[in-house]
Amino acid sequence: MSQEVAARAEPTLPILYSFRRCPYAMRARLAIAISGQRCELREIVLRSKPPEMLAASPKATVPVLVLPDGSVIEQSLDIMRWALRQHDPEGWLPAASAGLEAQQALIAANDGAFKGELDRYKYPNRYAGEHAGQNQAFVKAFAEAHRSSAAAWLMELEALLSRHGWLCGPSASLADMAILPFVRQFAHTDASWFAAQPWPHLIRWLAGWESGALFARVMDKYPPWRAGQARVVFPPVDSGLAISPPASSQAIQGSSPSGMGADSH
Ligand SMILES: N[C@@H](CCC(=O)N[C@@H](CS)C(=O)NCC(=O)O)C(=O)O
Repeated sequence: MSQEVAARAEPTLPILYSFRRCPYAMRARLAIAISGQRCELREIVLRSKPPEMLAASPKATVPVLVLPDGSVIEQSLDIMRWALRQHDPEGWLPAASAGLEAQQALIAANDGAFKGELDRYKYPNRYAGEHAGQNQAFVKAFAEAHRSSAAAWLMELEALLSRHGWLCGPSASLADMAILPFVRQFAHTDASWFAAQPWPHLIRWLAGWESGALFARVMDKYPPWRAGQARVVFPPVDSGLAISPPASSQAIQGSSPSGMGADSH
C-alpha cells in the first residue's frame, strides 16, 4: 500500500497523552473506551515528557487530549465529558441538574481533600516539611493520620454505596468512574489494612470494577511513545470496547454495565 493510500485509510484521530498508572489518565481512558471513541494513545514518561505534549499543553500534566482540529482538552474531567457527550451508552452523565450537582460535589471532594490525604498517606516522604522527616516513627504516624482522615471520607462513600451499589444510584456514573482510580490507589497502599476495614460495599465496588473488562482494557500496557513510531490506537480495534456511535449499549459483549460481573452488586 502506498503511503498516500495508507494515510487515506487511517482517519485522523484525537491524540491522548497518557500515563498508565495516573488516576487522572485512567478516568479519561475509561470514558474514551466506554464511549466508543478512538484515539491515538501516546504513553509518556512523567520525568521526560515529549516536546509535542508540552507544546500542546504547557501545564505539563496528563492526560491531555489534542483533537483533530487542534483544540486541546487538558483536564481529565473535561476529557471524560467530551467523550461521553459523543456517546454515553451506560448513562454515566447525570440526566438531571440535581444529579449533576451531587456528582460534582463528590468529585470535588475526591480531587481536593481526599487526594491530599491520599498523597500524604502514600508518599509521606514527599512531605518532609510537614513532619519530622528524619524520624521514621513520625513519618509512619504522619501517614497513618492522613490515612484516618481519608478513611472518614471513604466511610461516607460506603454509606452511599450501601444504598444502591453505586455512588449516585443503581448504575455506574461519571462520579464512580472519576473516583474509583483514586480509591484503588488508596486501597493498594496497604491492601491488607484496606481489606480489614468495615466498608464491605466499598470493597465490593472496587473489586467488581477491577475485575471487569473495562478496567482490563484501560490498564493495557504500552511502551513509551516515540515520535515517528506507528500509531497506537486506543482502545484496540479488537477490544469489543471501541464501538462507533450510534451503537447499542452492548459496549462490552456479554457483560453487565461497566464490565462488572453480574454478581458485583
Ligand atoms: N487536574 C489535572 C491533574 C492531572 C495530574 O496531576 N496528573 C499527574 C499525573 S497523575 C501529572 O501529570 N503530574 C505531572 C508530573 O508528575 O510531572 C487533571 O484532572 O487532568
